[in-house]
Amino acid sequence: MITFFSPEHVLHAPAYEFFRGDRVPCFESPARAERVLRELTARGHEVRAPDVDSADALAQVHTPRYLAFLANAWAEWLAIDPANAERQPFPSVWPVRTLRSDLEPANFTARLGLYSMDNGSPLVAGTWAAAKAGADAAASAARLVSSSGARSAFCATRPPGHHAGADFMGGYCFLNNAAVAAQSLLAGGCARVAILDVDYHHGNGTQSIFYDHADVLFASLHGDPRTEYPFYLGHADETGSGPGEGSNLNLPLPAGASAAEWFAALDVACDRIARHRADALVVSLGLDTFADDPISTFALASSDFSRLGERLARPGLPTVLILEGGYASEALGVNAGNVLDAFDGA
Ligand code: OKP
Ligand code: ZN
Repeated sequence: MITFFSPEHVLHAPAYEFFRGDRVPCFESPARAERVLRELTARGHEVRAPDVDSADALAQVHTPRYLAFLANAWAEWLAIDPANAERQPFPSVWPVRTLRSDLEPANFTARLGLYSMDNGSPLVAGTWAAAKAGADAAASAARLVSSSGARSAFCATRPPGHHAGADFMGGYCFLNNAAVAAQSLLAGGCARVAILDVDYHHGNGTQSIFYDHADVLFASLHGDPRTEYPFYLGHADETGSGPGEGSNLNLPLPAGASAAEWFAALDVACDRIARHRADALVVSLGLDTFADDPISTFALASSDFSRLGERLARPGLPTVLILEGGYASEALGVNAGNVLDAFDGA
């Protein structure tokens, strides 16, 4: 299948994030996408630059004030002090319960908190350009499968997107690429879309964006939020709201779950997707379910990613696969390649 890859991803290369109060190198690094690109190229996959502007889809997925903040954030950060060019901004205050989030404070750090769910999403000069290029890749893949008759397309995107909500960043994510793909598929004539999120972490952003939509099913298997990030969403009793009631399926698994447990949950998710009668499938393809992932606890082997690819092809739907997490950089290319080659071969 064709892979969309934007070289601009390297513009998002933060120096550090926080871990237990210390600054540590970012797990979410440019090397991730480069490994995937190198392996897919070696396996003979065609790689294309994004050729669709995601602006229209982004305006459906995110709020105007959040998009404006993200696009201008670095310029505002520099305007405070030119020496900020060498510093990463982090939020330090958030509008939690009882505080107002309807008003935008003038203060930059206060707005950064307003538009963040955590302090784990370092923002740098090229973050907007990299994230926008990733969203363009998602829109490009959606157009390819909805209008050219292609069976599938992959986006080797970073930063990832599934924690980003309508008006917030979080968990290394800024723009919700999977939501952009789903929205683009709807705009391209699909009446019903299913999103399957197989990242280790629950895709809280994607769930929240489509929570009251009947036409978009969100199904996710992930580490139980009682112990795993993002902690505050992803429980089994979250089934959708209003017209979307019944169109959200969470399958939390205990930390340390085996590959057998994981594939049993995948079957449940796939059964639900079949009942949704979707016209297209979007897969939030996190590869941090790999046994050697440094921040996750599931146990998939590289060969299990072939099994995943074969399983994802079974619904027979036009499919957009989008890279989310996966931090064991050395194996990332092989694991991504195994999913795509098994999908193609099924
Ligand atoms: C993003 B994605 C580890 C910090 C972990 C949150 C994890 C974000 C995962 N020191 N920060 O879903 O792979
Ligand atoms: Zn993840």
